[in-house]
Amino acid sequence: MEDEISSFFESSPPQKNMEEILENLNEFIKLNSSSQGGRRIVCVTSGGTTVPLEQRCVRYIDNFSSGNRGAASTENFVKAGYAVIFLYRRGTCQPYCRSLPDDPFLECFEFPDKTNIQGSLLKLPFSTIYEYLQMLRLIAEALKDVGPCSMFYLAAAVSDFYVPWKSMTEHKIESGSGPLDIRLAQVPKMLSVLRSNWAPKAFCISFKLETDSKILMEKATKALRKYKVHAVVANELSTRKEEVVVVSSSGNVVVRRECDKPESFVEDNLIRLIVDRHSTYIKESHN
Ligand code: 9Z3
Repeated sequence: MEDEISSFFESSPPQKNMEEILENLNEFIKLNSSSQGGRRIVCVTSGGTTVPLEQRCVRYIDNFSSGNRGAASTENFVKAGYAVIFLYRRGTCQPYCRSLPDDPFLECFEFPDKTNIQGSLLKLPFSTIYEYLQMLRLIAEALKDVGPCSMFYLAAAVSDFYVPWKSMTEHKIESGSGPLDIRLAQVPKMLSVLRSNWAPKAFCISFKLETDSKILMEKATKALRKYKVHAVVANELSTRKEEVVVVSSSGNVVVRRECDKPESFVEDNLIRLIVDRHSTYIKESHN
């Protein structure tokens, strides 16, 4: 497993603007972990990763996610006093403007540089599975010293399969010669290394998405055991905005949107519960 993971990173195309990202990240963490006696910091991942089929990419495979869950959760974490590192897929929903269309014109109202520090919110974009995993590792390692006060809330829809960079054709795949066969390799499971090596003391929440409700709970329970995360949020695609189930060693809790309130979102109650659980975790870590 360790070998598979190191070879994934070694063969990944190098992350652009790495130094600038790292500088912003460290500055953000320093600022927030020293303010008000040490703020809690959460990394919220959001949106789907792409899998390029060509190095000079024209075609790619995508994982569905509008980014709404991540954006709404970010707003709630900020409200609860957290500093948020928002690792999001370019072009997906943004905190505080979830109902606005995805219009490049709106970008004019953001800082012109790629990263974006606004006190308690740092936005870092990704598109490919390569960018996502490199950024996640960078963030996890940067958060290591924040220990139990840090959290990973992994709502991004991450590809399970990919084309390894070295076996990927450089130029656009030619058409006109019949059907296309592609062999996809399995993306190594980074959740285990995140838990065991990258940020072992951080509170960690992962998500399980299924379209078949019959297998959802079983899969979520299996993921909880396998990756040793603190909770798995189980959701079904068609009902994900109405309810989720938080699966943890203390049992399963159904969290719903308050149907009688039109402005209510499932994330309001979900983040309340997660923040409570995180508080208990921090208290227990100090004992
Ligand atoms: C989720 O399950 C998210 O809740 C959604 C949110 C992507 C469904 P939207 O962005 O939807 O509001 O439109 N995220 C995790 C999906 C995922 O790929 N999970 C993997 C799995 O289920 C584990 S990392 O195996």
